[in-house]
Amino acid sequence: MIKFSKILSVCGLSLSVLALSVMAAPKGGKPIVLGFSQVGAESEWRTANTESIKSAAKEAGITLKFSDAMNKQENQIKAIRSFIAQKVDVIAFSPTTTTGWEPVLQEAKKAKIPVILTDRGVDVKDESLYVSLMGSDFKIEGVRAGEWLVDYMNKKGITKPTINIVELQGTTGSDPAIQRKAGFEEVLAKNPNFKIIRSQTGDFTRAKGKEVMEAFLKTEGKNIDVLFAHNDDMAIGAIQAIEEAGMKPATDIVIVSIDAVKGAFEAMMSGKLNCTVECSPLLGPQLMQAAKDLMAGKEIPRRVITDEGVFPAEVAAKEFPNRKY
Ligand code: GYE
Repeated sequence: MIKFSKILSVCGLSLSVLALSVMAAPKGGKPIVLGFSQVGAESEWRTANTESIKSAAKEAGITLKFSDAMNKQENQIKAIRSFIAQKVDVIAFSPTTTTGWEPVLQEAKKAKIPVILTDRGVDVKDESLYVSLMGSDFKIEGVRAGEWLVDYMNKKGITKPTINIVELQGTTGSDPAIQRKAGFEEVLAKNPNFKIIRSQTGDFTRAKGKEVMEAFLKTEGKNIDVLFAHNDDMAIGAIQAIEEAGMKPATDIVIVSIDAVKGAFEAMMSGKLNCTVECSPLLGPQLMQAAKDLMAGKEIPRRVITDEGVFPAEVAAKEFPNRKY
């Protein structure tokens, strides 16, 4: 796991930088070649992220070798190995899960190809295996979801002895699933009447979110007060399950999720979702800039944290026209 404690973060920008003297700029003014291994196409967030990376590469004049791992770590490892064999200038990837990356990252290091992590972090002992991580602070997102929830229930005057929460987790072992859960639970620890009664992965997809919510509803039914979904897609799938069970989403069950994609704003505007916590997928331009800086022999920040907000349903209609993903 990335040790946030080790990172000096000022205004969302880390000052801890790595010297990159080994990395040379491509010779003869040829375009920079960037190999990018994407997680898959599991969510609206991911689609926007892919689009951001592809369009930013075009704009920056960077040759992008894009590979979709279909949510499988083994495919990402294969893609990274193929980028190494092709001698790309820079490798970037959004890791499916946090563990299991040392061998392939060692190979990249040996080949003197710098690796940039976008979106998700990895759990490696040797931090020299990648030069930078750019993306959100997922733990803070979990905290924001929890704080919004506690505040909302208090304002509504809902003071049951126990508020029963069901949780739809993201992909098991992925950085956002681990951190969002931890952040959310940190808030619950200070508010012991809020209790997670069921928690299962919905793999960040609508279909799985719906399926798991159906199972929750079968066993817990009207006991469920709140749904916390690690992303909007799973919340949207769950909303369908709630409606099919004859209940009213956002009224009978309070729903908070993460990402703030357009689909979530539409759900809020039709009164079916209570709040979404922002997580920006628009990482393309900063990734291309980092690739250029590396090739120019410049130092790049070790950690760049995206600036993000919280959108409750009451601001959805006003904010919707400003949304870019
Ligand atoms: O929240 C989810 C996607 O890693 C931040 O992955 C990303 C997450 C995002 O599938 O929708």
